[in-house]
Amino acid sequence: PQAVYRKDYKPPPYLIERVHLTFVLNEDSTRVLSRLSFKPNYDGEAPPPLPLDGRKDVKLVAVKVAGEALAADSYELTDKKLTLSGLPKGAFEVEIETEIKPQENTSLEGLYKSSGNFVTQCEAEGFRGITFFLDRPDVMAKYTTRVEAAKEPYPVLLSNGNLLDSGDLPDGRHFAVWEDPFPKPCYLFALVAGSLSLKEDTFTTRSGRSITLRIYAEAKDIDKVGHAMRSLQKAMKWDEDVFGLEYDLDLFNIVAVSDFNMGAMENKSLNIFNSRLVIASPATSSDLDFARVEGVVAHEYFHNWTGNRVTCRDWFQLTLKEGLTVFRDQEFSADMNSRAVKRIDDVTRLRTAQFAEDSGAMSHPIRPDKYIKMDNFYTLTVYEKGAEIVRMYNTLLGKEGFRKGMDLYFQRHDGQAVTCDDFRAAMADAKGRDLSAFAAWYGQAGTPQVTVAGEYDAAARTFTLSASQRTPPTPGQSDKAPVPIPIAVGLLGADGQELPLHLKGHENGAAPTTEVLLLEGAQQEFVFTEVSERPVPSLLRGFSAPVKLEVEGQDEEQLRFLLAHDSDPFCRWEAGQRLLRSLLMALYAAAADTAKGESVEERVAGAGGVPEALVGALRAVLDDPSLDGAFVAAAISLPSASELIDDIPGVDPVVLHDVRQYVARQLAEQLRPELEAAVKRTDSAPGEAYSPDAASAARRALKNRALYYLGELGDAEVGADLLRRTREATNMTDHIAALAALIDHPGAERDTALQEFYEAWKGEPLVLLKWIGIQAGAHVPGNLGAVKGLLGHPAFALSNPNMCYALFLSFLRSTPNFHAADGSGYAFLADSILQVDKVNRQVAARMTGSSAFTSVRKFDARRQGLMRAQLQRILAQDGLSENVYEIASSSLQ
Ligand code: DPP
Ligand code: ZN
Repeated sequence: PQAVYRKDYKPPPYLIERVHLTFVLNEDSTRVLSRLSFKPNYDGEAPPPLPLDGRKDVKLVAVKVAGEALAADSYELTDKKLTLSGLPKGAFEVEIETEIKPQENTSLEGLYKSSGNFVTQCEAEGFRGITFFLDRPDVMAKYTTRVEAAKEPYPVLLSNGNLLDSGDLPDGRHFAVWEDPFPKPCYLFALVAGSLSLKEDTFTTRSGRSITLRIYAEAKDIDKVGHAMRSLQKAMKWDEDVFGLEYDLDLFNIVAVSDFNMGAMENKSLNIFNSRLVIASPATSSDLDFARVEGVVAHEYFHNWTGNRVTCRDWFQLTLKEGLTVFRDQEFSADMNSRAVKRIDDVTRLRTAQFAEDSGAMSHPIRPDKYIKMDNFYTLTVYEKGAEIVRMYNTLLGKEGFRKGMDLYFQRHDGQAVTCDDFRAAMADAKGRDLSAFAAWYGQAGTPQVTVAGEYDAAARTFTLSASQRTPPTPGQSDKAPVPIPIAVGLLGADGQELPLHLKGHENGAAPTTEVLLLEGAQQEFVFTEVSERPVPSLLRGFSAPVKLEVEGQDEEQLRFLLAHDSDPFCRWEAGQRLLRSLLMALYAAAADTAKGESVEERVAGAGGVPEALVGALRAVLDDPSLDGAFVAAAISLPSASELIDDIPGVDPVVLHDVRQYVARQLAEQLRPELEAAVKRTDSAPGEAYSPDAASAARRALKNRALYYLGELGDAEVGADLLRRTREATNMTDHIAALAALIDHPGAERDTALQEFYEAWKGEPLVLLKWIGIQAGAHVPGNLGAVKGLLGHPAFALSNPNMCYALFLSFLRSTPNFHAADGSGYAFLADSILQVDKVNRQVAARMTGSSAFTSVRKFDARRQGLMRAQLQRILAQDGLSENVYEIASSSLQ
């Protein structure tokens, strides 16, 4: 397979001004007629050849240039390209007729069928699976699309833009013509033809235009789209209020489909969504589902400006639209819910999954330098780390400065396909600030490690922070340069109050309680003056940069102090996490030392177990009714294993898992009265109606976290209570949480709860995803047999991406089974990847890329050998997709 390199970017030799598409949809095949108006974009006199992208399953029926059928020597057709030559000078038209078979398309790229409906997914390169085209984002054209289909099975015919015309055709067929007035790249093209129900509402923009909002879903789900509709309205309002951005057409459609590779797709005015991110009801969806629907509906809507009006010049720039749009959706969700909890959740996700990616075999900068399949680079790095880079601009420029930068970005680039450098330039120019050093964040992979030490000089009343940074080498990048790192800092006095800050060189009369230090070099010092007492520093407030921070000389007493007093909720939570992390690291060291006792339990207990001071600090948090319940739930949660693994060379993941479980059990035992009190305090009143609002969700978060800990006790009384809770739950949040608390504890309650859950929800595929995921992720030893059994269960379908994600990705989290010492878990994953790859290469690649296979080197020698053997087996497979090949081959290097 051939890699594409960022440095090789060249503008296209021709541009396309107008696209006229006609889709004749039939059961046996679909005809696509495409009429394209080209204009020259080359230098010089002689028209160069025109290479159009295609795919071998797109059958070329006819091609004409300027109305003439092409002679055989004027075009060349290969598996991936249709190249036209001998073209006229100046502008010309090309007509192409192709035939495709959407009903056989299981890859879900291009045009395919889901639950009997025709739908498209073109990002990144699906459009070339429909017709031959300049399938690249810097070719922006105006589209008119005519769709023809049988009326009875496909009453709804949709495409981008405004409906121009529609009507009946002979033989029970009908048509619709859509026109999109905004130029767009083909990855934003969309078409839907099917039998769908509709819910309609409106939104009045700030300039007084009334926008029609429509959400389409299967009839059985249409009563569950209200939350998505309200989320859309809130997002439209928020983008006007915060960024002055108004919607630009009179109609906005969302279509929910059940077979979809990604979460959702921002096609111009016709967003297509994975149904799990549209459909929500209290009985079938958890608080997390409600929050995700709100966040993703907003995300796709926000793309209308950041992505669609201003798009990417090439796919290497993906973070231009994704990092920015994730930042926007994070801020939206923070404004709609608890800002502190949202930040903690986002940081947890970044540290659990993106940091692991950044230190693994697929490590890449937010703007990658090369790819084989672009689909493999829709990653946490491009999205979540990319959002952190945007957040740093916001931190440095302030809210108002960031808004100015956004205004300038749209003023300069509306209607264009641009690069990350253009965005950074707009941010810099808006405030006259030099942000050129930030270029390093776009080119360099890996998580920087920052070390900070503080020194108090009582006589001079100064407090000096010395900060240094280094980024460890990543594959293909051994030497790393310093990157600019904003470090938000506060100083706490002995009474827990914030000290006013006077940063040397920054004196301007104000004495804020948080200062943003900018660490630009490898090493730098910052001096605070007029510091009246020895302070406790609160560092990296709000997680002001995506780095790993080590604070020299920060002892447990200081961390407990910060956990009790810090006014910055992120740092407060972080103090607790640091205490837990160092405990887990110490206990792991003991547990891994087989000379120290027979069992993990014995070795860990010999090392002192969980210290009383830590239990006391967590008890104080748990007992504080003034704290947000979701914050408390996060504060008593253990850091994930994947956050710890990077710091344990040659880790035995099962021992680490056992240590975490041991600590969870110890905490549950020692905090039992407080956990039970928290459940009592937060339990819903009988008959209380469910509401997804942040305050109600926060209560449930605390209750269910407490129940999870209590479940760890494996106590009969608790088991009976959890089973009762699965039966009496009035909403999915509580139902699934009680089941999750039982799932790792074999016994009658567990089996009954699982059985009853299935009976209750067997008609709801979206709910069964939870049922499948919870079983596949269970830690019970020997669970692999049960997981294999699920593959044959009538609820499971290999062709449905959601089902694959629920089963296989959950299994990856079942450490004792996935990392089983005999290699059976790895073999199962490899078998499954190969099986899925034949059906859907993107899903197979996601399974490979999300697994420990991409970080082979981090594990003990025996497991490394077992994983490598499976990777070799995958690579030896005939007909392996380029998607899986790229990830598996990188992982082996
Ligand atoms: N639809 C995906 C997203 O919105 C890819 N653009 O992130
Ligand atoms: Zn996006």
